Amino acid sequence: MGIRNIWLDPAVPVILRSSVTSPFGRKLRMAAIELGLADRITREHADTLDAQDTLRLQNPLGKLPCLLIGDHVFYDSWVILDLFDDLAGRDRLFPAKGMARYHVLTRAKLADGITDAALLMVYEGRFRDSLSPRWLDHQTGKIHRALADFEAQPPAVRADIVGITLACALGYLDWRAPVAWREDHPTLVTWFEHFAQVVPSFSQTERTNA
Ligand SMILES: N[C@@H](CCC(=O)N[C@@H](CS)C(=O)NCC(=O)O)C(=O)O
Repeated sequence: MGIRNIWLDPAVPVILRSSVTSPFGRKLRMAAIELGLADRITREHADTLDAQDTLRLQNPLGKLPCLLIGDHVFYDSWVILDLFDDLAGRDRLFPAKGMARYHVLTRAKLADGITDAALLMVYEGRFRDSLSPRWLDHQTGKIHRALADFEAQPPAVRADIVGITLACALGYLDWRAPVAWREDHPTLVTWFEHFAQVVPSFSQTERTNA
């Protein structure tokens, strides 16, 4: 049976394993709302540090988000975003084909790289007894260069893959504060505020609202 038929079968549970705080999980929660898929999905908390959590059986990497559609297991967030776009009929989150698809995906990956680097900085504090300033500088450089790029070329204010990914990255920077970003990026601050106004799924997936 094709994935669309399975999705449409109400007897098949669809479960998103994610915390409410995960910026990668938030991308999926936002995308699901924007694409009209959210009612079909039940979020089930997962704890990446809990060795007994079934997450490690579902995804041997022990990472979230992870999507369960009946017996089918999908990770990581990029695979699931592609699946969502397919279920929504394509061309919703990103162009289905052509050069535009790869340009859009590259911008979105740049935004996601901010979150990747920020998360590594947070993990450095969480998992190591003594922090490596060199490693933290290395990650900070990635974040600053990516922010400078978006400051010079902000994306359209819309809930496509670039907007969603960038908003989740900036939201994560605001929350965890691995770097101070607002003062030096006024265009991005304006972009972020505008995005939050016109894309309600952003505030709907705020960890305090979820
Ligand atoms: N590239 C992955 C990254 C997922 C990721 O790193 N998730 C974090 C939570 S926000 C995680 O599971 N960390 C636990 C670990 O790395 O063991 C994706 O986009 O899904």
